[in-house]
Order: sequence, then C-alpha cells, then structure tokens
Amino acid sequence: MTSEQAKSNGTPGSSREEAKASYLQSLPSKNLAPLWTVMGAMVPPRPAPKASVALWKYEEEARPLLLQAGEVVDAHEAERRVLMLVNPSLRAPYTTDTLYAGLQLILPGETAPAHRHTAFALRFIVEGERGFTAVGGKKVFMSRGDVILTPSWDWHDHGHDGDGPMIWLDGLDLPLYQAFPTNFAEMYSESRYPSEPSTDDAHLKIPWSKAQSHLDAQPGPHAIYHYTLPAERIAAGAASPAVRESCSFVYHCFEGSGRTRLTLADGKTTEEVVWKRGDTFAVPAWTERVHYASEEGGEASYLFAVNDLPLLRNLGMYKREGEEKESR
Ligand code: 1HN
Repeated sequence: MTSEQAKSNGTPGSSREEAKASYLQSLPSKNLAPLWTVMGAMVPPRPAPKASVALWKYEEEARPLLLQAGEVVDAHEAERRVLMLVNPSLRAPYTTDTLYAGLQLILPGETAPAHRHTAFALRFIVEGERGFTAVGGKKVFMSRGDVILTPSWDWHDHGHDGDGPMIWLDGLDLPLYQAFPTNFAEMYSESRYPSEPSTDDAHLKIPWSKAQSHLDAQPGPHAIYHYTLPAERIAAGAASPAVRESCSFVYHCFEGSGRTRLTLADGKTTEEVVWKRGDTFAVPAWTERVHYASEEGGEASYLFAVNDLPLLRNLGMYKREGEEKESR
C-alpha cells in the first residue's frame, strides 16, 4: 500500500484521520452532529425495544404490598393509590417502551378525587365488587373482569360502596403521551364530580361476560377477542400460534394458569414467564410469544391484554413479522 492509499483509506495517524477528528470536534459547539456515525443505531435493522420481559406475581408480591399501601396512605391523600409496574430495564412510567400499567387499590368508603387529563386510561378489574368510577357524570360500577374506559379529558373519580379491597390494573399510553407537550391534568374543585348511576354505560364498560362469550363462541383451542383491546382464550393443554409484531403488550391472567415462551427481538434469546390468576407480565415489541395453557383442572385460561396496536395502526406504524405491508 502506498502512503497515498493509506491516507485515503483512513489508516490511524494519517492526515485524513486527523482532519476527520478535528472536523468532528468542531461540530458540537455549533449544535451539529454527524448522522453517519450513529445511523445504524437510530434506524436499527429490526425493531429494538429497550424494555425487558418482566413478571409481577399477584398473590405472592403485588397484592400484599398494595394492601400495605392501604395502611400507610389513604386514597384521597395519594390522589391515586397505585403501585406502578416498572420495567426493570427502564424507569417509571415505562412498563413497556410505549405502555404504562399499575395496580390501584381503593378501600370501602374511600374517594380517589376527581381529576381529568389528556391521556386516555383503561382499567381491568382484578378483585372486588361495588367499587365505582364516575366518568363524566356517570357512575359506573365495576366487578372482577370488567374493562372500564376513561376517555381523554373526562372528569373521573373512584369510590367504593362495597366490602373488602377493590383492586384493578390501570393501562395508559403514558410513555407516548409524555413525548407530546399536550400531556397534562387538572384537579376538580371538589372531591367528587357530580354523578348519577349510569343506565347506559356500554361506551364506558365492557363486562367480562361479553368478552368471555365472544371467546367461547369461537371454535378451536385458541381465540382472541378484540374489544379494540384483546382478550385471549387458550384451551387447557393447548398453545397459541407464534406471533411477533411491533406493538408491545401488558398481559394479565384473569383465569387459569400457564406459561408464555418469549423469543426476544434479537431472534435468539428465549425467556419463559410462568403465570397464574392475577399475575401481570410485560412483552416488549417484536418479541415472539406463544402462550401455553396448563392442563391442570382441564379448564381454559383467559388472558387480558393492553397493547398499543390501535395507536400504531392509526399512525400507520404497525408491522407483523412476515407481512410485507401493514395488515388492516
Ligand atoms: C390516573 O388518572 C389514574 O384516574 C390511574 O385512576 C393511574 C397514572 C398516570 C396518570 C394518571 C386514575 C394514572 C393516572
């Protein structure tokens, strides 16, 4: 190799290398940066979620700790008495790269005061009866397995007219909302926003019976019901088909038990999450998943899931492995 060739192909110490280094040093003070050194990382060759697979055991860990929160802070003082499900590879409010989930507790007679925010929220009721959410003046009673919606900017407060703890899973697109300067909240002047028991709450509540009847009406060992939010049924001893897509999931086991085999976005690393009733687990984007329902007891397992599929679809950003074009 001639010395001219060495200069032009960037051998360290060559004058071209030195010129390049001093050029790069001149950029930051002008608020400029080269794309060519980081392009691969900014637009990776496959989806690269930062979140890890994570599992929150209900009976053994989350529930006792949430009940303890009930002793140290009241719902009014807390505004919302919630334990956030924090992804171990990220910080709050990330449960996956795009989804936030938390477990909320309200005790009989308490009030979680009225507020409203731009972020849309949903709740999946894990435990309890006769708790309610008042949404935009409608008092919606909640029972185990119900999904309750809180649309953007509707006043909402929670209360509990029954006995025993009332616990639910909250799901919000909070990590995404945080990226927009339109994420904000307002407190109502009183604890409760005036409300009446709702006679027509079909747009705010999807009872579990509706989800289950849709699931059980479908033939075969695996079924999905898209509320616009999915729920899945897997027959005892059966498995779901393997899927990898660009949305991420927070799964909650409503009934049954089993395990989920996960192949991470790198296509090589595999993990397994073992779940039963009450447990919640996070599945990062582009992580292939197969659910296996346990054979024990011969009963089907039911999983509820929060995901960001509708949002990604509406933005034209949804992809499923093996599909060239977005499926609609
Ligand atoms: C919220 O308003 C509720 O209303 C629950 O119950 C969780 C997490 C972040 C921001 C707002 C609720 C929330 C939240």
